[in-house]
Amino acid sequence: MAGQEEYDYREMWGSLGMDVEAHDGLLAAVGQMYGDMFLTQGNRPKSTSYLDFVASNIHSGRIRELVEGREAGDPRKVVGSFCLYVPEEIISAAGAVEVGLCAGAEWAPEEAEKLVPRNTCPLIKGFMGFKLASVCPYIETADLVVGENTCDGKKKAYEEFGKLKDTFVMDVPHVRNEDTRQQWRNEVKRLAGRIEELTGQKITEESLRAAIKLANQKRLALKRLDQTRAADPVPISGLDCLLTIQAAFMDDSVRLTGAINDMAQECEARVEAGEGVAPKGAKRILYTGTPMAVPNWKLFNIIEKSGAVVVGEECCTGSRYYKDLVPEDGATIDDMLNDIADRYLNIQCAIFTPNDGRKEDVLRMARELNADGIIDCSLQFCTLYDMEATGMELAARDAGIPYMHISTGYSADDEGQLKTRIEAFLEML
Ligand code: BJ8
Repeated sequence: MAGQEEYDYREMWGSLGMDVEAHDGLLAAVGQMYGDMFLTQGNRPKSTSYLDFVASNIHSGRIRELVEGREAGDPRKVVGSFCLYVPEEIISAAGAVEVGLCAGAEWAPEEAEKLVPRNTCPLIKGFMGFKLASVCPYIETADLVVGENTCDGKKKAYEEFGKLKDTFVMDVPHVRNEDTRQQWRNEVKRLAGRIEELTGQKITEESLRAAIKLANQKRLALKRLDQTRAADPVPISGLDCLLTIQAAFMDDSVRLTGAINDMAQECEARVEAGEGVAPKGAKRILYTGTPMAVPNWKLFNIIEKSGAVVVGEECCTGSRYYKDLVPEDGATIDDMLNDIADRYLNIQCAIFTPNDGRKEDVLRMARELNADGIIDCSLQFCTLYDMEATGMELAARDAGIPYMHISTGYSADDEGQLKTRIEAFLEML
């Protein structure tokens, strides 16, 4: 990433049309949280300095790279997305850069509530508020936003968001069968056409094959890191792993993959040496539920500051992002696009019915990562994940794994109450 020295980032943010003063307030609040939550952790792997670097550059150096690349004649367009169903391979094969836009903080809620109901999930309200208050450099840098018909809240919010920003909405099926597989394959091809139109570059066999490989390498690095977390003591915190995935939605893929492999290598050595981020025997939690966008670190911080450690995440900012690869042996562009579509259709989101694969994944991960308990969290007003909590609790109970469900938003108001509940849960493990 470009260095911070002597560069006028405030001018850059202003040139993107952002509200620079409001953005100063956002950066200060996030910086404070980062210091309180991440930098107070003891015995972090040294290679997590990459995460400190990402955190301090996320709105500055990384955006400067994207903006300066354009000024220097790099024709790459920026495509923003909000969901794991948007295939990054297609965006990069057509010569664009994909960035994640989900907002993990409440911002300008009064403005957002003019367009979406008050009882809308905080993730949706967050991205609407970020756009309306002009405080997200990723939204402002994006040439196109790709949305998706997943939950009702997002589906309807894109109708309003699309009036503020050029938005292409993908139709994601909600059941899996041969008809919907074909429909989804067509939808993925429709996206490919739209991105080609945006960049003016045709997807070729070569570019698509390279994009598949690049995304798979990132996933393999994340899987490698993930495997080290089965050890006791666990070599790296859940907070640092969560931020690693969050960074994957924003940073350059090659740099990120190298950094994750460095972290995995150090964690492997720590496992060999019996060195951990928490003492041996610390209670081990598997997280499942709704995604956690930057800077939503609240729950992981409470769990880990209570003496437990998060050893895995079954969610879109976790294993769903990296567990399945796209086959690399597709012979033609059409084969490769179908392989991509099929891989993404298997993401175990609660929009699908039935969605038993999610329960199976949670139980498998709990076994593989030696979890003592499962914490299932849905963002407030997320009916889908709230509904799935019933079946998840039964599945955990049948498997003999202690389980707890939490519903929370982005505000710090319920932190005390959450801490009490989580401590009581850890006590009984
Ligand atoms: S693939 S989980 S990223 S849709 S929390 S906005 S579901 S009301 S984020 Fe998601 Fe894609 Fe599924 Fe993953 Fe709606 Fe629920 Fe809010 Fe949600």
